[in-house]
Amino acid sequence: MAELGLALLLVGLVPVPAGAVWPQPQLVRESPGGERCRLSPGQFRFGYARSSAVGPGCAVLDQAFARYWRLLRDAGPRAPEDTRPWEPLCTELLVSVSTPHCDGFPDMDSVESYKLSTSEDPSLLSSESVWGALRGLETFSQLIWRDEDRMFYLNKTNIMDFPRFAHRGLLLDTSRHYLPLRAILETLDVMAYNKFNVFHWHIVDDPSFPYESAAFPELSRKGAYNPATHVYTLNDVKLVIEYARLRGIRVISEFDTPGHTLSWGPGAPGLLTPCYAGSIPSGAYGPVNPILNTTYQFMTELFREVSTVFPDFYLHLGGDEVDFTCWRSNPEIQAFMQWMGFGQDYTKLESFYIQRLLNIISSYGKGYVVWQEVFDNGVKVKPDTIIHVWRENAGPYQQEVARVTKAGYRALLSAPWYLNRISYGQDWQAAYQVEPLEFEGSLEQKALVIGGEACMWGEFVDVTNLTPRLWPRAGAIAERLWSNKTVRDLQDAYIRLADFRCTLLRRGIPAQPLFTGYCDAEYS
Ligand code: CP6
Repeated sequence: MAELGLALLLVGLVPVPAGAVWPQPQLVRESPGGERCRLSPGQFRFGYARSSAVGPGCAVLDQAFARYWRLLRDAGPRAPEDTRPWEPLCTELLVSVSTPHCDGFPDMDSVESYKLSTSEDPSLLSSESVWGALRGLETFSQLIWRDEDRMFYLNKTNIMDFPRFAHRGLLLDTSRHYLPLRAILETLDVMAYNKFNVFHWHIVDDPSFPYESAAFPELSRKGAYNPATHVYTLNDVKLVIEYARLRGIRVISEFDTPGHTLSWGPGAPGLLTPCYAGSIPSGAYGPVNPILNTTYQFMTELFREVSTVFPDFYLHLGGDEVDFTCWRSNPEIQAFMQWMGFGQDYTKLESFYIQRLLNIISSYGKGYVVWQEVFDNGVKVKPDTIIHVWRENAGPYQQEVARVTKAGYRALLSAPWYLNRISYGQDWQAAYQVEPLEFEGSLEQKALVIGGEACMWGEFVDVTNLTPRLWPRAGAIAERLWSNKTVRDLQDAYIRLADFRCTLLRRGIPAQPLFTGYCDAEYS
């Protein structure tokens, strides 16, 4: 029987339960009688309940209503609408938010829980915050299904839902390849469909510096692939931040230092360490030069700007993969090492730099996320620092999460979630089967794992392949971070994820297939 089920599944012939939702909500109760109503976009509206503390004029919800209404309208060809007059119509979804906040930004403590009932018309969606209402609207949109005649239906259902982890991120790398604004905005759309809530913008790195800085315009003028076309202006960045806010997504920028900074060199003379070949400079440059006061003056100014442009409390400061060979070759750095009593331990020099950088960031009232090396190298960081665990082959990542949380720091998991890595087969399953809290540690330690991030590093990814490589594979990580720990059945996930992928196609997103099968609305 199980084999038959599997065989049917593999050829895509098993019907999907009506209103399957991705990621799976915490509690779904469908009316056992299978009662349903028919829904016609022309006769359906989203509105505010009288009890709601926010109402018309709340941009987050006004615009969400418009988006979800358009998704419904554009969901593909429909049968004539008056062919089944005997069926009850569902005409309205009323939203009730209990706290009167609309204009702020989502943050780590945002409450994203919601309750949704479609057992009577109007359907009711209630939440504490507008962010929870956004999650509920997405769920509502996925409850709507279509029969063979492409009529829309909504089954009587009650849902109670909340995220398992507060930080559910996706990293995009806009340095290895420039991503046009529309690709970033489209990604934010699909993130919201998956209930992701953090866009980690790895905006600059070795190959290019596309961020147009007001304080240091030379950085992109000399460091972008093309300073006219391949840059993010202040306006672009603000647009991304607002587009994300309207979808309940935080934007955390990463200006990675002291390594991964080659593209900064041309626009910031004196910032990078000159490497030596014997007793003369080789002409090559290494990481940021940590022994000059001018370096810290530069960082003070740059991060003053970054702190104001990006409203999130957290900045990602990088700190990964610092190559010591150039520092080692430089006689002035060698002399500084002697003077400081660092001996030959270059991690001490790295720590010296990072500690001064962290002090600068703290002075701006910001918190920070750093890659795991900063912790591994024993840098003294503030107790509220978030350590981003990414290394796959420095021993099992579970042990690193155990060490980080044992030291009392909060941890963010990415090591098992590199979407830029591809292979033949259903690699979403490995990402899906990760259990973030499966490591040796106390309950207090487990509570310090705030979530994780799917990473799409850009060495082999640009606008041509970004979207299909991301989706629906990142969805596996979205469900792991949102849904209950017990939701891990691969067969069930396959059915719902394949169906969700068809939803993405209907919404105009070229998401790649999981395996054989078809959707009734192929992408064209
Ligand atoms: N770029 C930066 C990268 C990576 C990191 N930092 C990276 C290295 C190895 C893998 C994936 C990503 N491309 N700046 C490490 C965080 Cl497998």
